[in-house]
Amino acid sequence: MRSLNCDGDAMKISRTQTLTVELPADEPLAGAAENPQGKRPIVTLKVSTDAGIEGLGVAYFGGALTRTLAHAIDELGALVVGEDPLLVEAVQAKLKAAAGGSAGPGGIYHLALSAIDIALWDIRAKAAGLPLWKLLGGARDRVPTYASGALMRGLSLDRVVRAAATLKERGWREMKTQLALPGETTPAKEVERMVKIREAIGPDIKLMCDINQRWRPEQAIDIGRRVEDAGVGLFWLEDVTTADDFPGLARIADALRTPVAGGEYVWGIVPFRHMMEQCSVDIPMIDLVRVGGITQWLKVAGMAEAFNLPVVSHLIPEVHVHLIGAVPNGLTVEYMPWFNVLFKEVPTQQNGELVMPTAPGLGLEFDDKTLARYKA
Ligand code: SMN
Ligand code: MG
Repeated sequence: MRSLNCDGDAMKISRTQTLTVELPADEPLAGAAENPQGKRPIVTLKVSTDAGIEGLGVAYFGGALTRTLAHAIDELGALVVGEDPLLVEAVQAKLKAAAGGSAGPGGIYHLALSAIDIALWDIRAKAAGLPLWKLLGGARDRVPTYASGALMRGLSLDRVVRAAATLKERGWREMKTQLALPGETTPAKEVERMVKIREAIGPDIKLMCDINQRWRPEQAIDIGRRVEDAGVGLFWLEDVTTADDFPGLARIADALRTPVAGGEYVWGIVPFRHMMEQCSVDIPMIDLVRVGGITQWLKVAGMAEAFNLPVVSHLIPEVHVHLIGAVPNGLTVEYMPWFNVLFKEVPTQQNGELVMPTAPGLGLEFDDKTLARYKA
């Protein structure tokens, strides 16, 4: 690794810089935006070093507290100036201690920490002259991916069915929709929607369905079984009930033939231990920013491997392509195109797969035109 600066000393972080943008809530995959007037706030981070290597990170889920999140990154950033960016665990330990020792996991502090951690891994892989997935030991040159965000529960039945057909025409081999429909709904309406989507895409496309914690366990078992009996053939059913109801999830997973996925809503690595010990999910889903960045994401993937489970990612495919592509149990990358306009170039779907990036680090560069246009 070229971990030395020009004086032959260990590399040092020299500066961190945040910029907050509000991106439009569009939906480019099938042109099926649910809320075209909506905005998606995101904090971008650049970490510079005295070796001239720069890393980038992102933070989101701040909602109305997005400016507070940016401020938290600036404050934690000031604490990492002078530190060696390759020592990711030392940096995490320093930030944890500085934030009160027992702060997190959970909330603004943890999201800010994750943004910094992502940037440090970008620097680490650039220092090694390798794309991150290669530094991590990955050996695939392509990874499966699925279309997400285009088949949301707020769309009419007609629109969701047309959007599913559009995704198939555009080459997607895997796609995710949602149930727990808004307003007056019945199990029969829920099942009808899944049957119509399946009819529109045929039997060979992998179809997933996200409940976003909106069902009680008995509802999940009832509707889940009805969807099975209707022959829909789901690849997975996601977040079927409250994310930390580990025994409830286990009951559902046991009652259904359909694999149950979950994990995007929990913070840090410890809840995954409870989830896996109690057989609550068949497919752990790891959210990069809630888990604590790349450093902690990799630990959960290893834990899942020991439990003979695959893992899937949540959001930000531009980073997750490296992680799912590197770990032996990485199943598929969620292609949620929320932030892709932020970057000059992003990995794109080809025949249902993402081609692994070849540039060093994350292989990403912020697009200054986008940053200027959507600056909050
Ligand atoms: C989801 C949850 C929260 C924000 C965006 C998307 C969704 C998913 O559950 O699985 O992508
Ligand atoms: Mg989800």
